Amino acid sequence: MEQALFDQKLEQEIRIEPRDWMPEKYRQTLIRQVSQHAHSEIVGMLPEGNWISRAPSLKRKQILIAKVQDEAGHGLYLYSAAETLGISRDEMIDQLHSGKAKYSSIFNYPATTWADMGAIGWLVDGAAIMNQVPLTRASYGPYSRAMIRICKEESFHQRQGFEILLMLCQGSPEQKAMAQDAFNRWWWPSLMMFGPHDSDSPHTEQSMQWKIKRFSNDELRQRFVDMIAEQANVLGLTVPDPDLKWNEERKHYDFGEINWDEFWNVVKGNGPCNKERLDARRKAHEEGAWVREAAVAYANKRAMRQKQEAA
Ligand code: FAQ
Repeated sequence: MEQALFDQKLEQEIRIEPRDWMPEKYRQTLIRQVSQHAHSEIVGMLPEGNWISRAPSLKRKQILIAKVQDEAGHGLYLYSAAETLGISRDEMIDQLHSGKAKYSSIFNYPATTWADMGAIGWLVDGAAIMNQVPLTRASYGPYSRAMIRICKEESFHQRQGFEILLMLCQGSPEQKAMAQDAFNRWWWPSLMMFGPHDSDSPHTEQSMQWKIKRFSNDELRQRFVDMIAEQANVLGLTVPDPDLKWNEERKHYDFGEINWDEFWNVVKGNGPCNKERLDARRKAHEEGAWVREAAVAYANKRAMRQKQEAA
């Protein structure tokens, strides 16, 4: 009976809400995906946060600070959405800090030059939008609604990244070379953000049946390649893939094989910055303990005062 109602809602595109009955595996899948997504936003603040003090002008600094703050906000909406599924914020944070929960592989690469701020906005936010716009139609209400606002902000992020690269590409030969170098380093890891091939993705089929995912990993990756190949022409940059070629029959770009050993190695914790990223998060959490304690003390004091006033 309950299952039939759930199936009917999916069929009719009616969102599933926190108090509705849902299969336990659906709940667990969403907790996994939404919390990992939240962790990605929070860990994702680190590569760009590293450049705030070194941005080349006051204007660039303001824009970058605003972007990194947006990412913090995205993390918070997503943690709240995950909490509606019956997991606490503390449990999620513990899972991140103990290495049990994943976060996107992309944030385990270093951001070594200013052009990386452009490449992250253009490619990483570009991949994020490609993957997240369909999630605004995910079957779970709180997740889909969080994604609407997040996607609006991500599209500003992508444009600011593209604009950084456009300025560099119109600048000196050294600046253009710096933009190409950043593109070379971020291209393949960006393609990995979409996850393993559909044939190697254990969750896709079920998640698509549940209408959490609307497109498969390979479908979204292909759309991303098609978009970036055209935008790279506008910038005058070369996609670092000798196999990239327009396929007239498929009406898509063909592209080379991803290094899946590298992908799984990074996912398993052995990427260039995994340890540094987790250490930074744990340290921030420990150093923020007094803020959490003060907030709890204040909430208790207020509750006590309200009780006294009511008596
Ligand atoms: N990195 O069966 P599938 C952002 C794991 S936000 C690490 O295909 P699924 C904003 C996967 O979890 C970026 N692990 O899994 C920003 C699973 O492991 P598990 C994050 C990965 O869930 C921009 C296993 O492999 N976006 O960038 C990755 O159906 C700039 C098998 O994979 C989201 O989280 C990976 N790349 O599909 C912030 C979007 N790929 O959990 C700052 C929401 C796969 O069984 C600066 N998430 N794995 O242990 C999704 O759409 C999906 O979860 C996928 C993976 C597509 C990521």
